[in-house]
Amino acid sequence: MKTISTTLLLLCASTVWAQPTMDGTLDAVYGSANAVQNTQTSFGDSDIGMPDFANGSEIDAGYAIIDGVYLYIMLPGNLESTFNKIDIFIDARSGGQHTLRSDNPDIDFDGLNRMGDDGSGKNGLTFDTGFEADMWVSMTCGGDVFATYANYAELHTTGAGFGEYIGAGSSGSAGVIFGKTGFMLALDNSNVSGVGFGEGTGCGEGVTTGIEIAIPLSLFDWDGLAGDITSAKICAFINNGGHDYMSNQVIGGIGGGGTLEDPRFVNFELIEGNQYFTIGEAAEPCPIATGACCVDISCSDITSDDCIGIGGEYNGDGSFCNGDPAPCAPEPCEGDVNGDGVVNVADILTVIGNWGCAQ
Ligand SMILES: [Ca+2]
Ligand SMILES: [Ca+2]
Ligand SMILES: [Ca+2]
Ligand SMILES: [Ca+2]
Repeated sequence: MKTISTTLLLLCASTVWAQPTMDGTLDAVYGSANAVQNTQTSFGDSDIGMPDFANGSEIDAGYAIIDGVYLYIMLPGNLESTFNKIDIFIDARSGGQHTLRSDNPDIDFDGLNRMGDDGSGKNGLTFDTGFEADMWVSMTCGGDVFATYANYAELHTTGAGFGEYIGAGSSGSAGVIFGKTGFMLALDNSNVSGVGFGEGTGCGEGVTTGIEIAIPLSLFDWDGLAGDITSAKICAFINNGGHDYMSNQVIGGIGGGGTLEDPRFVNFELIEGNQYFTIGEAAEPCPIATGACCVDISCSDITSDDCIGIGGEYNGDGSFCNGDPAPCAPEPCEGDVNGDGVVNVADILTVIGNWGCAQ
């Protein structure tokens, strides 16, 4: 009798342990990453190290699991506490939107529709081939007293689904947003590693804190036709406060490159690789680090070996051509008073013309 009750206890305990704790920290039950970031962040590299406020945004990896009732998503990284947005699109059932429409619910100051077609039928955020989003979830954070906020919407094939403000919270396990529909969203902004600032390739491996979300699978079944949901594809990216300026932080990564800008004109079909990840998928290994390589004043973002191969000067891993100051820019000419790039008689005449000037 004792053996049976012990077995039952163990069974119950293992069932409880199989679910992630909602706190913004990676749990063992997520297994290995489904995607790892391969691009440095153009939206700031947070170095504060606090669970709430952050001074940069990045998505370092993507994890997702389904436990039969919930879809759990863990996105290690940071969400800058200036009301930057993380936009998450999920393809988990038949139908949905391959190109985002403009007649979805007016949620978050119409931020969802700001990413969609402008009414011309010629644009709208477009996902990779085969990805037809069924739900949008977005989270943001900031304020003098730190707070998190979340919104979501159904993405029906023909638009006009249901959507609503989910609620507010704060950081860590004590700050989870609990929506009345069963949504749970947690944030831990402590990360100070992962990818650095820039536009070159990077590696998001090893980050264990960030955004953690639980979505009741029943919310995908608005018409009773969803069937059993056993897998899902997830596309997530960092956007600015108005959902109208997309960073280069997309998961799956874009393979190095700058800010993607107006999401309405972003087409992930035209960017190499999958800008989404799938439950159960093994992440691609991190790319070999690149840096700015100067051959005289021409610059390219390549690997150290490739730079040496073309006789260039390598500026170090993580440096990039669009950096400030630009790595390969010529030294300014001393004596170039009028700043036209040459030192000649025009500079002398400028000096003579201003002779005696004193302030
Ligand atoms: Ca957790
Ligand atoms: Ca779908
Ligand atoms: Ca970082
Ligand atoms: Ca793509």
